[in-house]
Amino acid sequence: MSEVTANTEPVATRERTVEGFVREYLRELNFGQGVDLSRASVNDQYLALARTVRHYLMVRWLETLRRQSELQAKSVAYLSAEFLLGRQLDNALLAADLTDIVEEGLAGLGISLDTLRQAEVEPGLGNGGLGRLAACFIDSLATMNVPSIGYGIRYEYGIFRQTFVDGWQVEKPDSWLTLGSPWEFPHPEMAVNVSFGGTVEDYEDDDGTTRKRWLPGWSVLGVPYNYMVPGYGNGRVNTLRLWSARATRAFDLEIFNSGDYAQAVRAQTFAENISKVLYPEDSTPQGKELRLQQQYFFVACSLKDFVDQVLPKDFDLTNLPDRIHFQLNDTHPVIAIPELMRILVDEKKWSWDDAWSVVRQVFSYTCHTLLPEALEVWSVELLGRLLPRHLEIIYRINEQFLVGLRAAYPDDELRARRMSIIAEFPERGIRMAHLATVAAVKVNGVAALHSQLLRDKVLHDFAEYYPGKFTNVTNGITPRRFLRLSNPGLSGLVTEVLGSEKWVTDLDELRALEPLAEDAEFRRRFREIKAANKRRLVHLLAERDGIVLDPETMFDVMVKRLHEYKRQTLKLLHVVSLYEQITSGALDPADVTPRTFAFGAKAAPGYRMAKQIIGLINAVGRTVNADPAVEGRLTVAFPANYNVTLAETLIPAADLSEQISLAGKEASGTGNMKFMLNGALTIGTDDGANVEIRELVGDENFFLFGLTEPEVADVVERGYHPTSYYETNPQLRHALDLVASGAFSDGDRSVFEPVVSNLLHEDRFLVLADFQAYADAQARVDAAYADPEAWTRSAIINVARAGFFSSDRSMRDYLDRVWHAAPVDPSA
Ligand code: Z15
Repeated sequence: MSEVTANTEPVATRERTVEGFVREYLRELNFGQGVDLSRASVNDQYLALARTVRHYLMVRWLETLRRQSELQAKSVAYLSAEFLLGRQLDNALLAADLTDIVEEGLAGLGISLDTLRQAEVEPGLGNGGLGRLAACFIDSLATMNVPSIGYGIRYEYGIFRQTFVDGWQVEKPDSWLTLGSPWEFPHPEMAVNVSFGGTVEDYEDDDGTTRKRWLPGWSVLGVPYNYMVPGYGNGRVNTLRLWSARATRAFDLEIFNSGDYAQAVRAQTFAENISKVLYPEDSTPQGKELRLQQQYFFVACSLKDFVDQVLPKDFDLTNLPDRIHFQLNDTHPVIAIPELMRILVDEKKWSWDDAWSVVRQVFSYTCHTLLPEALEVWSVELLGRLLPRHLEIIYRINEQFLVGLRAAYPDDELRARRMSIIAEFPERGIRMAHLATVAAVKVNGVAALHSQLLRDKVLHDFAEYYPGKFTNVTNGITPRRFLRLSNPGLSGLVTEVLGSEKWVTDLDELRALEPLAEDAEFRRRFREIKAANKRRLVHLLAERDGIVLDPETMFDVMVKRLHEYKRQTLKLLHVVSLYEQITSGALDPADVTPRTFAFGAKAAPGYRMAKQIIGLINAVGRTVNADPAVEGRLTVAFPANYNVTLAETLIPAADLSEQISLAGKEASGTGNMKFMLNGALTIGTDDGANVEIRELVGDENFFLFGLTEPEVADVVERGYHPTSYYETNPQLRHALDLVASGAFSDGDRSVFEPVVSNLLHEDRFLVLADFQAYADAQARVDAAYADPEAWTRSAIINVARAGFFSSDRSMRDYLDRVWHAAPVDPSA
């Protein structure tokens, strides 16, 4: 018998040559996928490639985990109900520096890398800005060598696939897992138990103290699925751990024993429903029971995982603040606060005060909104039914909080009522933002103006009571995905003129481009890249949607969730107005800058006005695009199913970025940053991060318009009357009248009546008040665009000054201002 020596070291790094890759790839195709090359489908080829690439990252991942448990450095856990990752393949190739080898190796086999790239279905485990921000942040944390872990939910169905039927949105399920999911590592053996419902009872402890005990009614299992989060060019691979719900064995058995097979299967379905589908509401919580189940499910799994698995066995939890900071991405994971109290008080038998003193050192809360309707309030009835022990804990936290509050502000009962974690009206409810603010080390907004408004308005009382707790961290975007990968043309030019790729991890390097704005040859090349990106988009939309566009026109782009406060209707009214002016003879088409007005937007399925607006955009597009009177001048393009993948082609092709929310409503925006980085100029209000963009590029490189936030507050205070704008502005009136006339709905005046009458009689977001200012700003856009040299100069300045918006910078700010953690030395 031959002797085998155990080697516990991970297998050596794969051979980083074209031949080495081809060998690995064919092995994966034959033995992993079980097909030979001649019979492999594109999906087979893609899956085998994904698995081959992840092999190359594996040693780094294992090494990162080993060093992490060795170092025991302070880590960050980013808790988020959404991670909108986008496609993984290209990012993994970039991180592992394998793109060229793979491209060449595949070409030798007669396979196009690009075809395989397109075979990947993106994991759409988020709605919009909030989920994409989480994805950018974990990319930056990995790239910056910060020990960190992302925790979230592995939804079986991500954000719905949007289709249009007669111009109306119809949602289709996003079955992103059906063709295989090569990027995840399930660990069913590491499943954790999560309980719900039941009752709470008092009992006598061994030492005679009375304690509380939760007797849950039912439970489910959370199965962790690990995803690699590779840093760019630093050999680090962090982990994103997403939880999937399974029925517990005990649960099954009990019912099986009772003989009701059908009921047992139904119970399983019930348990597994928890991670079945992403709620498709962005900024408009619906207060659904299943949603609260999702929130507690992933938070309970994550805390248990961290305490029992990530921390060493003998860890003294009084030292928790030295080892971890939990960042709460909006209020969705805020139930983690009472959950950690429950673990420490009920399970570890700590005193309340000891537990509270640790809990208040390990959480921070990021608020992402200013809309009152977006702040989550869970009904006490529901929360008490689902999580009775947590409700008690929240009540006790509140009691203690109110004692301190009343001591600080005696005789100010109104203030106590405003600030209480428990709301009394319209029903008794738990204000999750208040709970988060009371427990958090820091509370941050996501752009300078937003943080200011949080302090001055939304959470004003708290900012007074807890001076020093409030801070700002302006959002950012990852330059890896949103420039290096999505815009190879501009990336190549930047690398060439800067002499290295250092900018990919130090985006402030782009500043060195600025003098080149004065260089005619550089401008010519910059323009040629934009033109090529426009042709690339035109080609994609022709194939993807059968949309025919002229790449010689100005590309004016508004892509984001459909929400009234974002004001897609403002841009649409501008299109309608131009159309009306041309067709009525008021405007000579020869004087109109040829433009493509592009929209991309999903509406929450239950948001009726948003769906109406989608119908109207498509209806206007159908009419305008078919009318020879405006041919070559006005084109509307509304590709369905805007997502990360489409953004990656759309944004680099844009000339004009539309960021036109009502001032004081958009917390930050992150699309605005992506457009800037890719050389689009912005037409925008003084809102969110637009404020910081404009400060950086200057008024001469930004098309500002509209009421400011204080002016909005003033108008609203005095009583806003949209009809007065309709009556006094003929162009606005003609545009609205045209919609109302049925011109875009085959003469049927009833179809878009709700949109028109809402604008005329309610107009919560002051579209009519800002219409003329917007139209004037668009006239300035036209004038500027007529001078390509000046336009290009501005575009280059936008790119050169976009460094601030790297999510690497955001992470540095969180490390310094919130987490008090630091990157680890990669060589240590
Ligand atoms: C969401 O995508 C955002 C805020 C929310 O409250 C919810 Cl529930 C979802 C967005 C903001 O609207 C946007 O302004 C911001 O840039 C983004 O979060 C990331 O902070």
